Amino acid sequence: MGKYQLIYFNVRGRGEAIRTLLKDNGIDYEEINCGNNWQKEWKPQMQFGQTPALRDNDFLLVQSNAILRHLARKHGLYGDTEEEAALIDMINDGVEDLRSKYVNLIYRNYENGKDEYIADLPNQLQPFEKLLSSNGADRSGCCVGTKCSFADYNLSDLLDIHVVLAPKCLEDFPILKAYYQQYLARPGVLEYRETEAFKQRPINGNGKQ
Ligand code: 0HH
Repeated sequence: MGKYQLIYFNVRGRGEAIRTLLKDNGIDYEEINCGNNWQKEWKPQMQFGQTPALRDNDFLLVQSNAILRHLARKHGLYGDTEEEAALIDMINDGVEDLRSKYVNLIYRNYENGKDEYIADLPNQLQPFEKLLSSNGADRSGCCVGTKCSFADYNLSDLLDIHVVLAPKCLEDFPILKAYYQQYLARPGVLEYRETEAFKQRPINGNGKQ
């Protein structure tokens, strides 16, 4: 098997959960920055005209959640039973719902919408707190079962960007806060976050965060 290639802009954005999954699981990959010649070279190659994209030998896959799921199937990050896989999907879809709201705020409504977004954030985080409280996720760092899955990288990245947007947003959510701290303490995550590539990569493409 050849090395994976992750084709994306030099932002965390929708690439960061994928990057962290790859790094934390010791999966070798090459990063390709499509920002230099996006319109002419890269965009026409992409099935929906967008990235991130993952090249897996001859297979080019786009859509960030499809990429996470593909990697999860191949590398044992999709639970141990069908029920666990379904719950992982459910949580990941919840992550996608909030991420879409976040993207809308950042790229379309930051100045006018930030205060209202932050005021409503507890309502958005509460379902995750409740879901995670049932299986010791605050101790294991895994949102379903006792083995981590792709949804953990996506949810943890979602928490990570919200802590930047609203630094106190986890204060009233002890399970989520402990879960997020477990993620930050994972050796592979810690090591990755110490790299200059991580530290210098902006969260979003327009400088807002
Ligand atoms: N549903 C898709 C997914 O989940 C959505 C992908 C998407 O929105 O994968 N892709 C955007 C890039 S994410 C895209 O391809 C936003 C990052 C913008 C970075 C801009 C450049 C920053 C340079 C430092 N957009 C390009 C396009 O639509 O033409």
